[in-house]
Amino acid sequence: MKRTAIITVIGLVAAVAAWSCSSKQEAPKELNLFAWSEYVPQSVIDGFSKETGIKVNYETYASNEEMLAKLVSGAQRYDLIQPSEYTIEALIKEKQLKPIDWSKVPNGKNIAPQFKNLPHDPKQEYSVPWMAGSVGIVVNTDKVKDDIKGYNDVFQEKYKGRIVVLDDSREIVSWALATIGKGPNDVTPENLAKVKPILEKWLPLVKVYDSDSPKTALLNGDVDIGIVWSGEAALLYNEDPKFKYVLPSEGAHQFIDSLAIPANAPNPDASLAFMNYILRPEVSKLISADFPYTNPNLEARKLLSPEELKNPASYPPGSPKLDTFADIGESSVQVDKLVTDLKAEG
Ligand code: N2P
Repeated sequence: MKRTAIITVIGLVAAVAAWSCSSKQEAPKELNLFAWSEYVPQSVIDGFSKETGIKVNYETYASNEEMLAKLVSGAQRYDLIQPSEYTIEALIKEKQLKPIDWSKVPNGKNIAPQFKNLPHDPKQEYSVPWMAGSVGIVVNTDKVKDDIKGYNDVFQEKYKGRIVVLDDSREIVSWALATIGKGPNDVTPENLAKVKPILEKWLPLVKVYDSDSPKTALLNGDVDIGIVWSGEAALLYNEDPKFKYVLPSEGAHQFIDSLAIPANAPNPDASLAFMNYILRPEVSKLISADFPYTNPNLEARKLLSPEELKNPASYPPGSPKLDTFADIGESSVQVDKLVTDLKAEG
């Protein structure tokens, strides 16, 4: 080939590459979503893809800590993650999140005021609330006749091998802290030493650890009592009202899970488009239908049926006092070690 011809070919290749690159920037065709399992309905993903032409890759996790580990490993870059309040707080501190351009998320107006500007994101710069909820006790009242009020009622010798709990060290430790009158954020070496003997008694009673679908063991009759996410309890109640939800008398955790954009997201425009999409009332209603947690979208709530709003796990009656988790920094390593070591002891 002549020199000029070679140069022309190179020029053409470069032009095509530049064109495909810039067109990719204008219209992202992919969204890498890293979210909790059993939390994002397929119908919502399909509806979004159909409307925008953006393909959604949905990878799941079962705890904030699992998500963080993958995020910081950098093995994969994500466009959207779905952390709980305390993890949002940590990620903001570490400058790991991209601020939201709210001009591209006009449906942000639908978020209920009580779910905005909370301590983990005081100026609502980084997160879009997905669902809120609590962690509480589910009792199969056909099998358990005692009046179960708190954690100490669950962890009794007579229920050995009949208990399911979330596989989540931060949650488990917060339950033990509550029984000694401490809040979930009072994580000090002294308090961890105090809860250790409690957990030594509790954990051998547990039959199943499951954060993905703790309802399954209850539905199957493998266990009779559990400590689970409220949305799991709501699904059990819908299945059969014999499954009663109890907010532990010693204190319970309210979580607020939100969508957020990692600082190094490859397709942040797709992230914003997805945020705006799920904030539509009729889309948010679909999320509630499949995963009946507490919907933080004021306009979507208006579309929910009286039955949905009466589910005592999704919308606990009265105004129970619930604690939110705060970022506890390096202490989270101690929390995880405590539970992991005790589980290994069996
Ligand atoms: C959904 C899990 C709920 C997440 N499967 C609780 N933070």
